[in-house]
Amino acid sequence: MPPIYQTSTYAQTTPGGHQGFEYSRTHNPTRQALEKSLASIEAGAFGFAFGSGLAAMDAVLKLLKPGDEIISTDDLYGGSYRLFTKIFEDFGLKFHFVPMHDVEQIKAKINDKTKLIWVETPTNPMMNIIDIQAVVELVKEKEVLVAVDNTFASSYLQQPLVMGADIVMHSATKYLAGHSDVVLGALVVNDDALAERIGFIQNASGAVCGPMDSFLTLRGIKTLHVRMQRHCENTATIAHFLKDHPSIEKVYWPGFESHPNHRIAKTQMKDYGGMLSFVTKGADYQAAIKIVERLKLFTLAESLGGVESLAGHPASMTHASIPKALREKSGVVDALIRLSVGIEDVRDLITDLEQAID
Ligand code: P1T
Repeated sequence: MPPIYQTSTYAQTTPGGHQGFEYSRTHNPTRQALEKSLASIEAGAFGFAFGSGLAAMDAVLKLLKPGDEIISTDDLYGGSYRLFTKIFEDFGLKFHFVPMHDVEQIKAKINDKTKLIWVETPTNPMMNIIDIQAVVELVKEKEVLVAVDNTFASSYLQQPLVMGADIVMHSATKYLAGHSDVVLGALVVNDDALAERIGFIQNASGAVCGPMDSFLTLRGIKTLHVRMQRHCENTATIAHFLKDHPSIEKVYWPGFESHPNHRIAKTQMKDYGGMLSFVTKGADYQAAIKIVERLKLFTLAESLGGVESLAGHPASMTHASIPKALREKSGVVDALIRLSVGIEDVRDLITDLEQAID
């Protein structure tokens, strides 16, 4: 097993006389092993590990300069929206938020200042699917980077670099680490010059992860494919159960043929993932709160992608930093519940939902 090099520094025989490691912000053997693994599972050339998913995003945004414009999906993790609007807008970056399942709306915002397109697919928490190849095609002749937040799908279900994206990003806190015991972020790229700039930012800004968390994420990645298969199977069963339930109004899951982006999900992803969201009958807020309070096997908690099932209330938890009007426009109403379906026996999960939903 890769050792956990729990060290901040490395002995030198003479100034500069070292074995490739000087200081752990710059390089650490355990982190380096993880970075190689990240690059490998994303079919990329260079991997970079950070202290969190948001730290990885922060490094991508530091590739840009004041005046540059970014087009982002309008339905995304609340913390990503907060980083864009509450931190980087103050440094002169301009963000356009558009519903990206409609490529025409992206096209309408592209101009000479556009430098980055930020794609999150499937989106958190509305499970919209964005056509990565169509986005790549839109900016093929331009100097615009396409970055894909691959957190919800994981590298097992979709590999954005293979589809032509420039940067893939993960909150490895989720499926990659997989056990709800690590906070960690990742970037993977193919281009040498881009890798050099990201490596420079990683070291110069310093938002790196520690060796123990690198080790845990490496261990998680070994079982990613097995876990994802079960996450997907369980989620499909639960999606159909909820769809047929008289107390549930709507279920958001890309595996349904009726899902507006089902066709793209089917070609772009190996399966439909371990996440779904649903709304109670009549969008009843009190009924939704009752359900999340009653669940026993599903734990009410932020985060996702671990082996144990979680339930979330996006409006008050993960997406509370998005203004209510904007949030509701993309479907994140107060009666929306998000499930991160774990790998438990699906019969136990259904029994839990049955007792929680009136
Ligand atoms: O939490 P962190 O590792 O910094 O990752 C941020 C992040 C980025 N992108 C997506 C799609 C995410 O879902 C997240 C984190 N999301 C949650 C904590 C959540 O419960 O949705």
